[in-house]
Amino acid sequence: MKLFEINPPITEIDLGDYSIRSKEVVEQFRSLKDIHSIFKNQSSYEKMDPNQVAYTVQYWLPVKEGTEGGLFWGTTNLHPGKVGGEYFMTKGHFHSNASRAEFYWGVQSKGALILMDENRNTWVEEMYPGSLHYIPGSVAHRVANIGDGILIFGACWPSDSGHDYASIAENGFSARLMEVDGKPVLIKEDEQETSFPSM
Ligand code: M6P
Ligand code: ZN
Repeated sequence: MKLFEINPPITEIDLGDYSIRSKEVVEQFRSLKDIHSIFKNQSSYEKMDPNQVAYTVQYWLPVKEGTEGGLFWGTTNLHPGKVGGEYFMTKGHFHSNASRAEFYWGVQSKGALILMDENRNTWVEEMYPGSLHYIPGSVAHRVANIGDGILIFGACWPSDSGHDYASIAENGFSARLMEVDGKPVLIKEDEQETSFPSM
């Protein structure tokens, strides 16, 4: 007697590299030229290949963007590299719906999660395979690759969060993660130099 059917899941992730297999998956590709203005040292960028891959994101969007109560899932592959001593990093954003929180977790290689609250206090959490990070609402978040290989991290956030890139494009974070003597160091921006070229 057949009581119920067991259906296959509509989505799978590879537990090795967290790549997503789903009908609803969307891929985003960011080359250095797409994000160059987030880096301090533009003359170093000018000497680099603008088409070099900085990071790719796979988004699983099971509901429409903006849906209240839904969730999104993402896997980011952030390449290693530096622009004038500043580690390759994601653009970084606040959520447009400011109260919305997010989970990040480390999957592969070493990273740094750079967080900044609305008062521009900035702090960093170390990321590594298995690290888990709760990003509260109203806290901007960006990830830097401080390792030698491709940094992979997962993310899960509410489908009505939205991405507010504008305030980061305008004012940046209040501190930058730079390599100093072979180690990552968080360096505060000079208050006179907080203006960013717009993206
Ligand atoms: C994570 C999530 C996504 C985000 C991506 C890249 O996967 O937070 O929402 O888009 O990282 O970060 P960003 O959009 O700041 O470039
Ligand atoms: Zn987010």
